[in-house]
This record gives sequence, C-alpha cells and structure tokens, in this order.
Amino acid sequence: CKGTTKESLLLGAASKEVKESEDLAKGSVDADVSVGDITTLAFPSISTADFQFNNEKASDIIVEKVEEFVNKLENARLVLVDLSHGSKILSLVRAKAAKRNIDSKKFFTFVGDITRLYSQGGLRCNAIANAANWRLKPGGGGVNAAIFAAAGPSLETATKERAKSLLPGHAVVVPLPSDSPLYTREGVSHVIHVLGPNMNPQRPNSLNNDYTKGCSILRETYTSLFTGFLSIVR
Ligand code: AR6
Repeated sequence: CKGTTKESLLLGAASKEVKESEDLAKGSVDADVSVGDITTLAFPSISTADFQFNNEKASDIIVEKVEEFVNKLENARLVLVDLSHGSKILSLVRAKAAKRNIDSKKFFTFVGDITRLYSQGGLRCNAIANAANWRLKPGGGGVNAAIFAAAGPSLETATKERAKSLLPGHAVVVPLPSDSPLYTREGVSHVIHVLGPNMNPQRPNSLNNDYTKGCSILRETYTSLFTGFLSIVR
C-alpha cells in the first residue's frame, strides 16, 4: 500500500501509534512507537473462536510461524490483534514470544477492532488478514462479518475476481478497491483471506478434534498468510 493517496496523511499520524501494553521487550504499557515507512500486517488468531481450535496449541503455532517469518520481513512487521484486553490468545502468544526473544518491533500484539486500527487505535496497517469461511462470503460472524461489513460491497466483488472458494490452509490476497472505506479511512490496501482448520462440529468440514490434522493445517494457514503478505511487501 505504499504510495497510496493517504500515505502522507497516514505517515503524519504514525507517530501516534500505540503499541499494546505488554511490549515484549520492555513490559511497558501503551508505549508510543514511531514508525517510518513500515509495512504492517494485522492478523487475528485464526480458528480459535468460532472454529474452536485449542488456544494453547494455536499460540504455539502462531509463535513458531512468526519466528520463522519475522526475519524475512526486513522493514515490515506483524501484529496479532484481538478485541479485548482479556484475550487469552493474546496473553499466551505474548508470553511465548517473549520467551523466544522475538523482536518486539517486528512482532507485537494489539487490542482493537481490526477494521478500526488506524481510526481508533492510531495503528497503521497496510494489510489485514481475515479468518474467512470456505465460500469467501460476507456474514457468518467474528472477524469475517466485521471485515466485509467495514469494507463495503467492493471487497466481495474484488474477492470473487480472485477466488470463488478457499481450501483449509490456503490464502488469497485481495487488493482493496480505493473506494472502500477500509482503504480511505483506515489506509488498508490489501485484505488477505485465510481459511483455518475447523474444530466446531456445527461448521462445515469439522475435524472432530483431530489435532494432528488440525495443527498441520493451522501451520499451513499461517505459512500461506505470511507468504501472501511477503508477496505484497516485495
Ligand atoms: N477485530 C479483531 N479481532 C476480532 C474481531 C474484530 N472485529 N472479531 C473477532 N475477532 P473468528 P475463526 C477475533 O471467530 O475461529 C466466521 O463466521 C476473535 O476474538 O472470527 O477462524 C467465518 O465466516 C478471535 O480471536 O474466526 C468462519 O466461518 C479471532 O478474531 C469462522 O467464523 C478469530 O475469530 C472462522 O472462525
């Protein structure tokens, strides 16, 4: 999303960015961070809410995959987002990332609505990930419903041009049309839809607690997500 029309505006406000409390290195609360021309992917924890994937296992995989990709990112960074300060997955990931000494400038957690990160949180993110459904359709619940609603109808059209459906473990990178409110208001230039493993028997293709398959698909999901992000950073 470099070179967007909002760029100068967004850069001006970037110094207001607020990083979540448990800054991995310093343990500081709501520390200000100045960022220059940094490309950022904000992502939710895939599969751990509606898809009921175990939080301990998911947090191990998130940290493992972040560690694998963080050094390939050069000037870019990854931010795990959730809606509440009480988020279990955020605290698990923070603790595990701190133990592994992952660079807190390149990876941190943030509390906020992924569709309002800039306007409400001052956190500028060029790309956001969506925990999608296999049909790549709006609605359902969780982050998928929120992202499609905030992006407006042009996201569905742009998504359809790239893919009609998604297999578990896969991602599709969708450039956001410049009339989308997510683009104009939040400065988001790409949505990366990913489909994680489903452990919820009420949802399609439930793995019925098969965590051997589930963990392997969740690993693939993050690999696809971060590889997709790298493809737009480069
Ligand atoms: N901003 C930030 N994080 C959010 C937001 C938001 N607006 N909304 C939810 N989260 P989920 P899944 C967090 O259920 O488990 C959908 O119906 C949430 O707290 O969205 O992969 C799709 O259509 C959790 O940490 O995704 C699929 O069918 C994380 O986002 C299915 O749910 C993921 O929660 C996917 O289920």
